[in-house]
Amino acid sequence: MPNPMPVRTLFVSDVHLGTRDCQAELLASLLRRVRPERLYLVGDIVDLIAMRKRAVLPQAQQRLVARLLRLARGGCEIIYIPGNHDAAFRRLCGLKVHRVRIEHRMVHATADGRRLLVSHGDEFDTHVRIAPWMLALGDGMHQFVLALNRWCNRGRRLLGMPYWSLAAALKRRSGAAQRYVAQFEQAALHQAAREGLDGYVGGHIHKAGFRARDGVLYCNDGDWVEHCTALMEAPSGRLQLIDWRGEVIAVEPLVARERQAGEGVRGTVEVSPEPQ
Ligand SMILES: [Mn+2]
Repeated sequence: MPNPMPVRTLFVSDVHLGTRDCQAELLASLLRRVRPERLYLVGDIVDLIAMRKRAVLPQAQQRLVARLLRLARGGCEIIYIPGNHDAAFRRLCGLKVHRVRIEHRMVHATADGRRLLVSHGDEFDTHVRIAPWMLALGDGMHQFVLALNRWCNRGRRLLGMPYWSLAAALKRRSGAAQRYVAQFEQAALHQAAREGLDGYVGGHIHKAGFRARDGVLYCNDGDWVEHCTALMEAPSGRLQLIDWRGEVIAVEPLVARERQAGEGVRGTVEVSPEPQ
């Protein structure tokens, strides 16, 4: 394998460790391909809620945890921002555990001087009038789709085919899911603007993508259950979405920078990763 790619910052969320749907091997393979100076774990990393009913921690997940702790020992600054599925860890905010800093939220400064609010995103659930599609369809339905996803990919692996997200493909076809995503994006953009920041980075909705509105940038790093994507900041400060192979699937829209030049961009620009 070639040398790991130097990355200034890596944002990863919604890993859901402790469940069978966690794609630990794919995240481990990304961590072999990139070398981040700083890693934000942006919530729902451990699924404490699911673990109450049934907990699994197969070897691949144990190896992933060991790899993360090794990264921290090796000098990578790791910041863990608990989400709603690991909300119990919010009691630890302000502490350092195994060199991992735990915080409610952060303001990240990019190499090119932009300030981005980083949070999991469940705080926007109250602003979202439509229930998340998984709530609308019932948790049972979501579990069923994820189980189908698992079987589908077991078959593909046997045939030597790469990972493909069935769950993501189903969601792309759902109008209610799209409206939910749009409302979440609005709430996050509004919050960043209200705090006078240049943008927002979060997870929670399992939908990676960029959006820019009125000069404020929205980034969602995706998840490691369905899409298997992360957000990376290159040494230049440029933000990109990458998949588990480290391949760039979307690049941030440039409008946010134009605002800094005083041009005041109006309107909305959306960048979504190509369907996989
Ligand atoms: Mn969440």
